[in-house]
Amino acid sequence: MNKLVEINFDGIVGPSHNYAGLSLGNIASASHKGNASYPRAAALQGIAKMRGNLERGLVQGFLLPLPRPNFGLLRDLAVGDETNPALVAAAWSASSMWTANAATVSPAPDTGDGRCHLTPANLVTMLHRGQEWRDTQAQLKIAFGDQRHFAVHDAVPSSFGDEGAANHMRFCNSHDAPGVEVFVYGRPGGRFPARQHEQASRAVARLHGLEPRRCVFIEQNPAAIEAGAFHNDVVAVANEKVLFTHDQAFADQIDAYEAIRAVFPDLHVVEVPESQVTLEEAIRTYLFNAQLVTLPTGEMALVVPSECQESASVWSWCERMLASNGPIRHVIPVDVRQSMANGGGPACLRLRVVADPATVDARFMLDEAKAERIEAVIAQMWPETIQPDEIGTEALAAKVIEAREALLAVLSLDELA
Ligand code: SUG
Repeated sequence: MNKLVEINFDGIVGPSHNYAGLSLGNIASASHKGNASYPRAAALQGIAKMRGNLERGLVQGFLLPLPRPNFGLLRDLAVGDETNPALVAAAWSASSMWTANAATVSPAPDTGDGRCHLTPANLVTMLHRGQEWRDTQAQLKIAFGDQRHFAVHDAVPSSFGDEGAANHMRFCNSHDAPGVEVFVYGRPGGRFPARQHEQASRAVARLHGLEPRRCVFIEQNPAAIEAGAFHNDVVAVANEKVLFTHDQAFADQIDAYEAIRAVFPDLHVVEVPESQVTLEEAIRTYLFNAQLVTLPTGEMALVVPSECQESASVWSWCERMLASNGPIRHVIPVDVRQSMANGGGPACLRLRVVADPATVDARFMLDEAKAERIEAVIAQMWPETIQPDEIGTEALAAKVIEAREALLAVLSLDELA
């Protein structure tokens, strides 16, 4: 029997995690440029987050770090000793940890052929991210290799930037029921790049065989992009009937709600007004880059970065929200500071897939025993710290390659080497 549930696939933070300031328009990435990084702590923070969700009774999977340094990219760019360090750093980036950008996922109840469709995001706007999709696709094809249940596409053509699930929301009465899929795109021309192109979103909807009348396309607020919301999931998140959003997230907020409500009348909007939490503070604390999840009890919980608890305006808003009789009943802070310093909160670190866990390659599914095995490899093999001048060195390359291979061996995933 098919039992469709939401599975969160978190990206394990790779051993080359570093702060190179590569993402224009991502304020955290720019402001931590050149800092020392702590890959071991970063990866352990990620595992602790997954463990917390397992303990809450949620179903958890993971995706593996991609091979770094990417010697193919260094070759293609003819990188030499005198080359701009940003190009070198791109080939070393651990950015695939943010699996919300790995793909867009349309669960089986939404698609024409009744399979779950996944399209890897081309991520073309940023060099360091544009190198990800073929390797990501290779993993998706293993994890979701059962073609009776899954279809894994190629990325959409690179003329149209696609950032995957970070700019996609799904509304439904329960995860296993047919949903309405909402695609949020940016209009180019502002100070910062609009990474999600409308035509990429439309292509993904067609590739997945979604019913056009159950798709909604919404423009991001250019002012939100300008303020640092380089992905829509920095200012809004959805789960089942609930849209949790800042009131400045969309180009026309009222139109956006009406467009969703026209196809999904049960929509429940939990809106945070600028007067209570400014866009700037929302982006600084990543209040909306939260995992909005349905617990086994049926109650919803919001898993937020611990930065939210330290912000007077954000935390008092959360407390008021909990005291009211809204649909979100719990707010759970988690420490993902190493990822946050590059602009990635709890929601960036996970890709949601609605599927029967029994149809997924079990090597990508997490349980407590496996979490312990992964932690042991990280504790032993991941560099404790990386100084900016180590990026590009042979000594660090050897260490990073060896660490990833040790993880693949423990998970019996050597075919990804
Ligand atoms: O693409 N940061 C990532 C953060 C992605 C967050 N994802 C979501 N919002 N879903 C990015 O900008 C920084 C890398 C550096 O600067 O070294 C980086 O790639």
